[in-house]
Amino acid sequence: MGLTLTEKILKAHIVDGEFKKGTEIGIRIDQTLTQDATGTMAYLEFEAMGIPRVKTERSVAYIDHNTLQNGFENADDHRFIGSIAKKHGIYFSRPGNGICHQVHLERFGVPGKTLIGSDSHTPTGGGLGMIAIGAGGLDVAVAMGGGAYYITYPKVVKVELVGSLRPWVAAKDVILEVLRRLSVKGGVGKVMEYVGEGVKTLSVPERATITNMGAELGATTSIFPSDETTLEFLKAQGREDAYTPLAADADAVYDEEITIDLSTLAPMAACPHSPDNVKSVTELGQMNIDQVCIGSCTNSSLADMMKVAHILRGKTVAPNVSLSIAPGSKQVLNMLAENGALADMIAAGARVLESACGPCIGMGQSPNSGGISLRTFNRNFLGRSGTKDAQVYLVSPEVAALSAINGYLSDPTTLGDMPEFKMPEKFLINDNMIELPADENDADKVEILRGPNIKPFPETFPLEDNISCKVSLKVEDNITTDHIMPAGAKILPLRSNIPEISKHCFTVCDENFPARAKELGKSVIIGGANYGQGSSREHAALAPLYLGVKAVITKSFARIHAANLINAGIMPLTFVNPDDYDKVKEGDDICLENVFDAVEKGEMRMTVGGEKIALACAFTERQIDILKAGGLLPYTKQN
Ligand code: MIC
Ligand code: SF4
Repeated sequence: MGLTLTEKILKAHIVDGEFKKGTEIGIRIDQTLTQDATGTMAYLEFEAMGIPRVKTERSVAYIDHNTLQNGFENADDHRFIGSIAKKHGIYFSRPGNGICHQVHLERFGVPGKTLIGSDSHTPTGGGLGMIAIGAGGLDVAVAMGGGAYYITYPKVVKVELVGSLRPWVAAKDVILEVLRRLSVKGGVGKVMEYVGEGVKTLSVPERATITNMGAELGATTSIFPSDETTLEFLKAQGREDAYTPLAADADAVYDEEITIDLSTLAPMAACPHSPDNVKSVTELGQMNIDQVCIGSCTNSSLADMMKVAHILRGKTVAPNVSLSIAPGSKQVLNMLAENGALADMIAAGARVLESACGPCIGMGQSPNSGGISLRTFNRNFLGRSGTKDAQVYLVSPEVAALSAINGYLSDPTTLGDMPEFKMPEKFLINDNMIELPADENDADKVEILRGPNIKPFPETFPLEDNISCKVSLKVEDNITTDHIMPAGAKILPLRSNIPEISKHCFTVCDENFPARAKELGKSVIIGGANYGQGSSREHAALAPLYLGVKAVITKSFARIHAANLINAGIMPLTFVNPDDYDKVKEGDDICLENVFDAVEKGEMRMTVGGEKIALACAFTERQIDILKAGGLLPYTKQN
């Protein structure tokens, strides 16, 4: 029986567990990446493990998220990360060099390798044929130290692409179509593997747009084969040595299959406030807009920007619209400057931003009150833009650029013939903003530079056998990490300071939660389905840890967040009967007895108001040991 590409790469990297669907496996990690919003914590954790030098083939620390320096905090974090990277053998991509996923694709990604990153959009690397997975900072720290990374052996979904895209229909529309069909829960426990004739028609950056936003399906990751197109891209990046052809066997067996005829797709938009709330642009009609933002790790490649520049050339941004553009990397921005496309953008009235995440994570460019914002990004969760009542629609760069000119949502297929946007034979290669680590023998001489906002990892607590406490909060379905631990320009600078950032935990849902939880000392949270979807930020587990949360009890969890809770020593538990969710409310006294026994058996009972409710806790032995140790950090130190 043949193997899928996913299985081939996993098989070549498995170091623990059995090659059996649904069981936990440990894989060797070849590469890691971090960004600055999760990086400070990840490096503090790595430091606490006491390992002098990273054991991966390549580890890279990027500065791309916290780039508005509205005080000393972010700049201090950048300096800390730069110094710790230098000491421990990590490449350092300086602020200004670009968004981690875009730069990693350009300069470091290698087909067939494994990559984990402390950012949920790490699957961007799947566009190059990597198994690239988003993880919590602690998991990345462990992998940097040479430890295995644990995942549930995933199901593999065959996504067969047939035909080719019509002019002005984009890779973004492909992934929006997948999201429309499968929803934000549709990929949980699965790898989306793209195959078929249609694959050849997509460039590496287009493939990367699709694997990037596969994160919004909740998928473990997404992957494309490594083929002639991959070779062309790597050659143009001066990295043809990194090429290996890779594909699934012809007789590979998949767990599920879907087919997408590329030629039938039309420009689409994900409507507020979820990436799977997808409608076609024609269906939405000529809606007036206030803002357009182009960029992010989903859509800021050179080809994306060239299409935008083409549409803007000789035009002016509509008076009712503010257009901002953040090219994904220094390479892209520099090339746009050299070929004149940047001048077209500037002339049209675009507000050109530095190569960074920027508005995608609420680092500036928040829309006006009630504003309608079209963004080429991957997430439109409530409040993420920084304006709580804004309406954010996720679209392709083509839709975004044309709409910015017209002042209303517009369908670019009306533009008629599309010029060919060919990938250059050679990209502009200048790695002068990537600092190499110090030589191993000189590592001692490197001083680690810490600012006053950088506080140590919070105190951890080993699992208790009996937990009696109150429910401090009850929330509904599809709670995102942006609800649990909001980001944005005001809160992100606190990422290195858990006591301070905890004051913002869940404030999107309930302003009084942090104070209430702190006062209770010990509590549990009740949630609905797909709890913790979105970002990989472990702060969404570390803040609850700091506030005394012992367990989160839900209908179901998103993958990375469930792992982050265990890593923080907090039990993720699920209702055996989802209707029992209705039997618990905020303020209730609950009791979890004989927890040690229960975790071994995989079933627990929760007593609420005299009634016993069955909870599932299908933890592996490794996870039980982590919980008993009080989290992954003390567990790793012990082992
Ligand atoms: C995001 O897109 O939500 C982020 C900001 O990149 C996060 C990481 C973070 O919260 O620091 C992610 O996707 O993991
Ligand atoms: Fe940055 Fe946005 Fe990509 Fe997250 S999704 S890495 S914030 S550009």
